[in-house]
Order: sequence, then C-alpha cells, then structure tokens
Amino acid sequence: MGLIPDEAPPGPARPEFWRSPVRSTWLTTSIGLVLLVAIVIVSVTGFLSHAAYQPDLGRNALIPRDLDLQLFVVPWPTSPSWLYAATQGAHVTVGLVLVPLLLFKLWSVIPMLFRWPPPTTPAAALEKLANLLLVGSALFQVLTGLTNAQLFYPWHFNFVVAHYYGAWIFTASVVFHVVTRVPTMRAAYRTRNEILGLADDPLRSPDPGPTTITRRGVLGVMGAAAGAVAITSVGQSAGGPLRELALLAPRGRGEVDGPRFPVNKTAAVAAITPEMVGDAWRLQVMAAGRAVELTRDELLAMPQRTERLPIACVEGWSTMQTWTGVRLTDLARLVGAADPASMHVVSLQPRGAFKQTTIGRAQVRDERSLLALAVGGVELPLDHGYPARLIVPALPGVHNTKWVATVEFA
Ligand SMILES: Nc1nc2c(c(=O)[nH]1)N[C@H]1C(S)=C(S)[C@@H](COP(=O)(O)O)O[C@H]1N2
Ligand SMILES: [Mo]
Repeated sequence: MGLIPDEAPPGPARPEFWRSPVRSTWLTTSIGLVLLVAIVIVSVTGFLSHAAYQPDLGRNALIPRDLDLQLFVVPWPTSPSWLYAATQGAHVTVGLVLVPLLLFKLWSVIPMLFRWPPPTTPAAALEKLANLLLVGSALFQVLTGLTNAQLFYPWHFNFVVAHYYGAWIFTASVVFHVVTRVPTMRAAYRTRNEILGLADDPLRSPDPGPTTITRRGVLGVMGAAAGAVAITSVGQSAGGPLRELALLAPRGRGEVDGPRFPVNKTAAVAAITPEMVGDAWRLQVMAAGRAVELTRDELLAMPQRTERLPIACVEGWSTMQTWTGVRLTDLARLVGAADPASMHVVSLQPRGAFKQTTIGRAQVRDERSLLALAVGGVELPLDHGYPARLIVPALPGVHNTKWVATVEFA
C-alpha cells in the first residue's frame, strides 16, 4: 500500500454515497449538449460585443491592444440599427439561462469531484486540472456577468478586462473538454446506457435510491427552469409585452415610450452641474485645424432630423427611442470635413472611461447618426445628456456619449 489507501475513506469519495438513480453518462451528455448550444451563443455574441466596441479606434480600447488576443476585429456595421441590441440581448439572456443549465450539469457530475483515488499519474492530474479550470472559469464568467447585468458589482477589478480574459480561458477550456469528451458522449448514446444499466458507467450509483423521476423528466425540469429564466429576462432587450415580465432585469421594465427610459448614469453621478450646461455652453466642432463654436440655439437653427434608434447597453437592456437633432455629416461639413474617417467625442463629464469615445467611418457617415437635442418629442432631459448627446445606429450604448462638449473629425 502506498501513501494513498486503495479503499476510499467513508463519505463522498465512495460511489455508494451518491444514490440518485438518474445520474448517468447519458444524462450528463444530454445536459452537456444543451449547455454547449447555449455556450456557443454566449461566446460568439461575447466576442462580437468586443468587436462592436471598436477597440482599434482612438482611446476606445479598455484592454491594451498588444495584450488583446482578438487579433482582428471585424468592422461593425450600422444596419440593422438594432444589431447590438440583438447580439447583446442574446448574450445576457442566454448568459442568465446558463445558471440553471450549469447547476444541472455540475449536479450530474458531482461524484467525479470526489472520485477515489485522487489523481496519481500526470495525465490524470492534468485532466483534473483542466476540469477545475473549466468549472472555475464557467463560474467566474457567469458570476461576473450576472452581477454586472444586475448593476451590483462588488468586485475590485475592471469588469470588461476580467470578463474578457475569463472568456478566453473559458472558451479554450470548453474546446478542450468537448474534444476530449467526444468518445464518451458517443459511447453514451450508442450503447443507450439510459436504458441499459451499464456496469462500467462511473456516474451510475451502485446503490440507487427509489426512482422518483425519469432521466427525461430531469431534462424537462431543466428546460422549464431555463425557460423561466429566459422569459423573465429577455423582455429587457426584446421589448413588447415581454418587457413587463423582465423581472430579472433591473433596468428592463417600466415606461419606455417618451423620454422616461432608463438612465445609465445620472448627471449628478457624472458630476455634471447646471453651470456646465447653462447659457455659457458651446459645442466645439473641430477638424484638421479648423474649429467652429456653436450655441444650442445655433444647433437648433440647423436642419433637424428625426430617427428611431435604440440605446443598447452592454448590461443587456435596450430601448428604441425617437431622437431629433443635427446629422453628424452636417456638423462635419461645417468644418470642411467632407469625408471623415472617424470622429472623437468628448463629454463635459470630468472623469470616467465613458466621458469620451471614437466612432468609425461607417458610423460617422450614416445619415441616421445624430447629435441629438431632443428625444421623444421633448428637449433632451439632463440625465439623458442635455444639452446634446451622440446617438448612432447599432453601436453599444457606451458610445452614445452624453453631455457632449467637443466633436473632432479626423
Ligand atoms: N458622458 C457619458 N455618456 C454616457 C455614459 C456615461 O457614463 N457618461 N454612459 C453610456 C452608457 S454605458 C449607456 S448604456 C448610455 C445610456 O444612455 P441613457 O442613460 O440616456 O439611457 O449612455 C452612454 N453615454
Ligand atoms: Mo451601457
């Protein structure tokens, strides 16, 4: 006998400790396949969100570009205008659905965590480590995403940076896991071990308790739990009658018509004072050495355009609003920038990552992109960015800078 006794100590390391009659490789495989579909949606929409931020422009990047593993970033289009509302709505909704799916999956394999003997060979140790990385990164991603979407963020690290690096670890772990598990998954289905009590299935209890639910019943309960989470959150981005059901979305409900839609950061929180936005306010418009100063009345005297465009926050909520203001292309023409490649916007806001943004060629030149002066037919409320804010189709809400002070075309 070596250092590790052959016989497991009493408790969870013994197979007979686990008595659920439904655990089996077939059940775990079935849960895993549902989970995999959800993970693919969450991963793809997550990396799309990173692209939508357009980290290559100006000072948009929150992750230093040389430490950013996404080597190329697809140019983000401006149509359909609800594109980011849809991709990010899917990301957050399916991310929330991951909570019940992950709990079912972890429950189905929990005996493996205590399996005796502990790993003794390098290969077995590596497998254990890979599983810990997989479960750890899954829980990390879901927990940070969940708290961010709930506007409750107790962690002392930057959400975007942590969630982004976590995503790479998680995605790599999932790929490794799926690739190494394919033979087990195929065997579980081929031998239909749901029905045949295969003796060598390590997930089957050797001493099962009385049957209270079938394996298909477990899948049904899991589906119902996932559906319940989806129906109480998807309304924050899908809108319509589902909006009233979005109980899990802190900013998803309430009045959405007219200017009383959710506020991401109030003027008070952003340290915007009445003096800053009073009569002395001027918009600075700049391009290649030329600069023009405009009062709000002068902006109102320019051609006014009205567009239906969404605000779609990374937190998952979105709202379609009717904006009125000056076209960005009209502002560009004022300073002789007929063909701008990008536009840098700075807010009156003294501090914070969201006080400035850079938007790309497609966004600046889109006829629907506005410096908005009104929303829902009334003057822009202070909390929504009075005297003027940016509103651009299909970009993440964070690029729709409020309380604009300067715009510079490049
Ligand atoms: N100056 C400034 N603009 C800003 C922000 C901010 O914090 N400061 N928040 C952004 C974010 S993250 C979002 S989602 C939208 C929300 O707009 P709303 O508060 O009018 O709904 O504003 C964007 N514009
Ligand atoms: Mo946001």
